[in-house]
Amino acid sequence: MTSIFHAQALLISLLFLEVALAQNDGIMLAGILDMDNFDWALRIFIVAVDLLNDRNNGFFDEEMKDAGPISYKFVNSKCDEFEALSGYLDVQPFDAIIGARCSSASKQLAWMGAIDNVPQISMSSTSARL
Ligand SMILES: [Ca+2]
Repeated sequence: MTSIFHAQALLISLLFLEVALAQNDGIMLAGILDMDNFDWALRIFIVAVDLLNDRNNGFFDEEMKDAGPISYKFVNSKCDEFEALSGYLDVQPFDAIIGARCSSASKQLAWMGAIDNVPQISMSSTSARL
């Protein structure tokens, strides 16, 4: 679990840094995740964001020194493309997407994110179509 945590924290960090380059007044992340079959996703997400928001813990402190705080909203995509799409619409507005876990849901988010020019990182989707 430690390596998964680090991977997700790194993904969130990289996404945040990409978005933070454009705006330093903070960002809103949409965590659109499968919380039915990945029930610890919320805890990992929150710990990763807390590590980034704390500017004195040695975790991306230098990179984040001029960045605004990260805030977030969650929605359960249930590994389902329709739930992911509905969740996307429910949690707007946001600056970036973390999710989904499953490729079918991630594809729907990718389509919507492309229309709205919102970056997306999925921690485990593997479809070549993404
Ligand atoms: Ca930190």
